[in-house]
Amino acid sequence: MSLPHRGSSATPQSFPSLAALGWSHRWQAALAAYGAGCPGRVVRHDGSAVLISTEGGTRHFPVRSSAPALAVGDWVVVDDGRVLDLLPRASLLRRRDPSTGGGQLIAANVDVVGIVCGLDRPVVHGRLQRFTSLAWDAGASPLVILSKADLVNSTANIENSLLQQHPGVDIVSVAATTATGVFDLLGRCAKRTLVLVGESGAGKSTLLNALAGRELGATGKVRRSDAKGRHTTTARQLFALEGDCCLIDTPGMREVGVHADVATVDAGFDDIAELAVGCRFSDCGHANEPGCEVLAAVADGRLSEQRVRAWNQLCREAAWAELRADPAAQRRAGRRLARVIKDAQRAKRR
Ligand SMILES: Nc1nc2c(ncn2[C@@H]2O[C@H](COP(=O)(O)OP(=O)(O)O)[C@@H](O)[C@H]2O)c(=O)[nH]1
Ligand SMILES: [Mg+2]
Ligand SMILES: [Zn+2]
Repeated sequence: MSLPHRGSSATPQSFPSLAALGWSHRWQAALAAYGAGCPGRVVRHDGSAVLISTEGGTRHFPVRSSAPALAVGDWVVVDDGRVLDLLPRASLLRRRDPSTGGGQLIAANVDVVGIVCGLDRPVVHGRLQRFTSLAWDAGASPLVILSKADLVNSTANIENSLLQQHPGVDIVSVAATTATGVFDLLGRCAKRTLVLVGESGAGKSTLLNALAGRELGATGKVRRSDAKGRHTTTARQLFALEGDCCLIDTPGMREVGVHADVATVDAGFDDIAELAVGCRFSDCGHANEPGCEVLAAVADGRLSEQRVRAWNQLCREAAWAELRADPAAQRRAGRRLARVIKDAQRAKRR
């Protein structure tokens, strides 16, 4: 059954199959707990209505304040034009709403959070760190995407400089205009859901179009004077790309509040604290120190590597909080990176 949807600026795609939407055994197993209805994925959310794709087609459902809040990427059970149930989420990306201070849902069931930074402007460390924390907190992996790489002569220095500030973070450089890095990125996203975040004008929708090989998302010109983008993407929307990759485009986000409370998260790592008592060094960083009990626990399967990564992230977040408390140090780091990017842009123009 496919009902006509209400007028909307973006034409929803017709989806060939549930697999193309990210359906897997995991969701099939979750669905078994529900009797009636068929599965669907929320592919668009514009505040007042959600668009849900099922095997039968794509249609609008009103947002009811009484029902649980839905996010793009959610798997739901629908029947007779009603959302009956929400399948338990594998991950949930949210931010602190700058206007209300409450939590705002950005996307659900995402594997990777692509943090898009345009190389036509300085990379803001604080924002990058907050997005990275949000990604880990969501239960997803952050991936820094340096876009507009065609505007600089080489991205190696910029990547190195970023790695010093954000050790261990995954970085890819792409240029949508020349398709550089686009296939590499597409390969990383096969059978996964990737949400693109970052400020307006960073190049998210252009990248979506490059990955899709056609115009799916509306893009906007950046004002030359201040490299500020206009908000051309107005809703969060999921697109099914080749290789069963689902990509969620979002409107620009300048302010990102970390939703998690560091102390609360910290309290959730008592298993690591307990193991750390057995480490040879009292200040062990559980990275590559000899006699590390935490690493031993990972090696023999008592502890998941992902947990250590999350813990590690928390420590970095604390370090970042210290950096934030020291505005001079932050300005120095920002100026260093800005200089590296400027040099690369200048070298390109020569
Ligand atoms: N030179 C260059 N410009 C780009 C690239 N990607 C995006 N842009 C430009 O950046 C501007 C903003 O892009 P858009 O995709 O709308 O940004 P969004 O707000 O993050 O979705 C547009 O003028 C694009 O043409 C790129 O790879 N190279
Ligand atoms: Mg956009
Ligand atoms: Zn250790």
